[in-house]
Amino acid sequence: MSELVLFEVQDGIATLTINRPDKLNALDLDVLSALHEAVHRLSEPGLRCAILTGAGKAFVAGADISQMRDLDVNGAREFAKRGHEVLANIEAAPIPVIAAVNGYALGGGTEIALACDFIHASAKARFGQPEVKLGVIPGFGGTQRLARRVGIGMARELVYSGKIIKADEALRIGLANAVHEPDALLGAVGELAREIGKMGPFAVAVSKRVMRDGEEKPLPEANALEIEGFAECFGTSDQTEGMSAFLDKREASFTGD
Ligand code: CO8
Repeated sequence: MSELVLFEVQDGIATLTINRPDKLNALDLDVLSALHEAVHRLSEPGLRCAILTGAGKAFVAGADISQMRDLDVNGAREFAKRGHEVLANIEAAPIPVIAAVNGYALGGGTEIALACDFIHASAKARFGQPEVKLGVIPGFGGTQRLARRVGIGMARELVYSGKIIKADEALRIGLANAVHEPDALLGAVGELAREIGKMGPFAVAVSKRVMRDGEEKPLPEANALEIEGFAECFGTSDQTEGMSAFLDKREASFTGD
């Protein structure tokens, strides 16, 4: 396992730390491969929730500009496809993935955070899609996922201007769900992950799947996904246990089956 992305598990919560702090965790092909491997491990049994963060003062300061500068058209297409593949795997992970954005999340950094289920930020976090300053456009989903998160008008403004926004502005526009004091970020996100981890794991996984798959569909089709997901839960021991525990006035003991 590469040291470029650390993978630690405690009490069913996986923490993935992008670990190239001397380059502000810039994404080169090696980091992307390490992230791909780490994201693959989110399917391991027993995990309930994951946290994605960065080592040092940055979350991710973008794709590695020194590696990108000499790409030709085909090379750029392949690099963008590789990034999209990794980010799609984060979205498809069977457990929620929370982005704990501890510092700079620029370009590919904002894009990785957007592929997570939601974002909590340190007061020191900075977000942006500064690619136009480099003569290119976002290539890991920023032109698409950002608009879906904050609305098309705000996304256009951020992408066309390349401007960098602070954590409180990210909160205001709905990019981040919460802002924490820098030292409190991982503790607060860890606590939230553990709360999620106490819920019925099958139900959390189905919630993630139907919310993700429904996002792009017309409402009647999206609601049909919910109906099927709701019904599926009634074939699990988690449903029997969760409802019995409520009626017995005790804590539920879920197995995820
Ligand atoms: N790529 C490569 N190296 C980087 C990057 C990066 N994105 N960001 C920082 N670094 C390196 C610096 O070069 C420096 O290295 P060294 O010490 O060897 O000189 C080290 O990290 C520390 O950085 P700074 O000295 O610049 O630190 P500061 O605190 O002064 O500044 C900033 C921090 C403001 C974050 C600054 O580093 C910066 O502006 N970085 C670039 C941000 C950026 O433009 N990101 C977007 C990149 S484009 C992108 O992400 C597109 C994604 C889709 C790609 C699709 C593929 C086709």
